[in-house]
Amino acid sequence: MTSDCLFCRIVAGEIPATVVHETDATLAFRDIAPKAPVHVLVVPKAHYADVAELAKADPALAGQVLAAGAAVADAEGLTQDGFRVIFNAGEHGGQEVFHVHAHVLGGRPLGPMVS
Ligand code: IU
Repeated sequence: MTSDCLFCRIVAGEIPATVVHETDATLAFRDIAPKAPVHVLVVPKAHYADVAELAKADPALAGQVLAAGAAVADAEGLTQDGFRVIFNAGEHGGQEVFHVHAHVLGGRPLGPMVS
């Protein structure tokens, strides 16, 4: 937990969020500015800045984040038509919040990946 991290504060319950899935190690909540009918963020409760740092430090936890994302997609009814899971990383990846999070997006055709 870092007190200046927005997603650590959501995990700690200090900032409200619409939680849709929780495990011992992960939390999933709706994005505040959804880019698709379903847009959920999945975070590890432990603080890692980005997906590279997480995967290097704790690959099992990275797998738990992915498994939680798949569970969210299933619970949100996205499995049949498909969905997208994205990790933005660093400046060129467009990352804005530096607590690693998977975006789970779906509910409409998402088109090709952006450049
Ligand atoms: P990014 O991968 O770091 O660019 O994504 C950050 C996301 O966090 C982005 O989609 C925001 O809409 C979202 N978000 C949020 O859900 N709640 C917040 O209070 C803030 C950002 I600030």
